[in-house]
Amino acid sequence: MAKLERLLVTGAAGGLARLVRDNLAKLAHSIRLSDIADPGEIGAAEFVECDLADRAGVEALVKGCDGIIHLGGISKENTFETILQSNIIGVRNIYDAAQNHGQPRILFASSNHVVGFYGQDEYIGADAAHQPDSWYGVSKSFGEAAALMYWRKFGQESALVRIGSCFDVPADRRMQATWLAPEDFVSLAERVFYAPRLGCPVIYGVSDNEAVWWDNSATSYLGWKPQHSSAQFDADVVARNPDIPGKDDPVAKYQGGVFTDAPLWESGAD
Ligand code: 15L
Repeated sequence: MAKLERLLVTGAAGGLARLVRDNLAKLAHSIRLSDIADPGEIGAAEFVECDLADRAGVEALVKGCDGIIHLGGISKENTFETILQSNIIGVRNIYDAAQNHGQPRILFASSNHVVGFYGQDEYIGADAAHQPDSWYGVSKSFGEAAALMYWRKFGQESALVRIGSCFDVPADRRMQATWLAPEDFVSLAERVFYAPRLGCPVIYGVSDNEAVWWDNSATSYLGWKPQHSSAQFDADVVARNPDIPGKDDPVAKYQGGVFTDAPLWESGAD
């Protein structure tokens, strides 16, 4: 399939985007990056400073793009008020703008924290009922639901990618199961934008690791085959994390790990 004309990557200054944005360049003739923070060195890409909660700003941001990788927003737990702005209002703004500008396919960066309260001894698929572990997880759950509504009502295609842990290397024992190699994220994005048919599927963003919690068989039609495994880092992970957590420690009990045990953040003035 032909390259995209212009791919928008939101959240371009964030950790995940910094790992993948250079390699995403091959998907499109041009790349538009956006964030509220300075993205650093971006080579030939275009940068647009944009607050996702600014509806008019998002409208202008999306105009002229035929693919969107929506990484923007808060990427871990925070106060409800903070999450509301970028992860709830921001998602509405992205989807709303997409309807006005030709319905570019959207890769929505959802998260494993939508299903964080499943046990590490459970094996779940795309149809598992949501069990969010934080306001952050709830906001990703909202994003998935909004995307599904736009699909059913208007035919807007999206990939709802429940990303495990996308870092250069897995940092701890839990990430031996949740790790997503940045290269596998890029090959997934390639399939999302180049597959003849997408629809609005849930896809677990995880590499070909030895411990497996998530079943991607419902999206085999996309032809995505992750090429990396956390196993290559096992010795390092064990050396850096010599203590084996007890089975009732949330880090070892639930798929969402420490998110399941963290207190809700104190809200500011409502
Ligand atoms: C996420 O959704 C976060 O964005 C990332 O920072 C990690 O915490 C990751 O999940 C994880 O669960 O390891």
